[in-house]
Amino acid sequence: MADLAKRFAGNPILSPKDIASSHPDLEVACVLNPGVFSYADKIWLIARVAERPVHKEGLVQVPIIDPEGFYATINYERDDQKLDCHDVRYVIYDGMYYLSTISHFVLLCSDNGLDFYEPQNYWTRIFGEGVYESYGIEDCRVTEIDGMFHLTYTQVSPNGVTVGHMSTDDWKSFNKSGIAFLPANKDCTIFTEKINNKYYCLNRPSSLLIGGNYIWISSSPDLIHWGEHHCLIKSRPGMWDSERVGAGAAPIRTKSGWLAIYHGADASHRYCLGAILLDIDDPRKILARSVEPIMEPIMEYEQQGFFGNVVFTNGHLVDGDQLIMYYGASDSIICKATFSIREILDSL
Ligand code: MAN
Repeated sequence: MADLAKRFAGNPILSPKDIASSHPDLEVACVLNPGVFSYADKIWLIARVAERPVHKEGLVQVPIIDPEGFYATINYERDDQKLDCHDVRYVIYDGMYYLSTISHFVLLCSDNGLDFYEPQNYWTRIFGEGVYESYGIEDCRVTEIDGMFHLTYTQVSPNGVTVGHMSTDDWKSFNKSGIAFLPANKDCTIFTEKINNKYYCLNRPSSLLIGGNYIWISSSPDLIHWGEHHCLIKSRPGMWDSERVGAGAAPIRTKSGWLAIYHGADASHRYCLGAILLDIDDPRKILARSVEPIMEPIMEYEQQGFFGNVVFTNGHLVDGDQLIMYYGASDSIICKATFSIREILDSL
């Protein structure tokens, strides 16, 4: 078996019951897919909290943020023939897609990397704002460059799925620089340092009918304007990553090259993790790629939950040879696993 993850025996680290809901009419359905960073001698998560309207008899309610910034719902009769709820993640009405949950971020910190709490005196909850985040914000990646933390995350609205960028150096106030990538794009992660005087990021546009859900690499002089886009890796027919691929947290600098962890899903929406190795001086060059996944949803808590058969990561820390990964399991809970970087490299 190819699975190289050493899972924490006490998984999960966090579940919905550990997080207070943000509104009396909402309940926490999932806590998942955290960005991870170290700051002020602690380990921090910026976790996604997915909330859904508290059940009301006979109704299907779509949660949104209204133009004034308040929580609101779009309501449908449960027996309406135009309603389609076959995928738990969506509400489809008359062919229009909505999300069944609305996500925001909670900031949590920990002394030991296992017990997390909402700290005082920090901006602990971050909500979607404005017309491009009215269906919420998701799956934040955090990259620290010269003491500044750059957050790249998914923005969802009727306008499409876009990549938002904000930055902070104190986790008390944020500078929002707006949309970094046009729709449809998500899974954006910034490299930890400039390469030949340019910033780089991985991102995942979706191109339907012709093309697909592939990882692209882009560069920037200032972390605001992105260009020199290049298609880096594609999904592979017949394999575990046949339908979509998307980058995890910031690529890791190793002696062999940039090691990037990515997720891949097949037609049955089974999400596994794999790795690619990119040239250290030119990350547009691929040196190696996992044939088999390095992690698969094999535990019961990875197979059953809000949306089962999912291991998904957008947050890790590196300590010598150890990759300390926090990941979303079955889109429901946050778990922890470690890997040997050497073992991942050897597997490529
Ligand atoms: C999406 C991602 C994640 C989620 C997976 C699995 O592609 O953006 O938010 O974990 O699907 O549902």
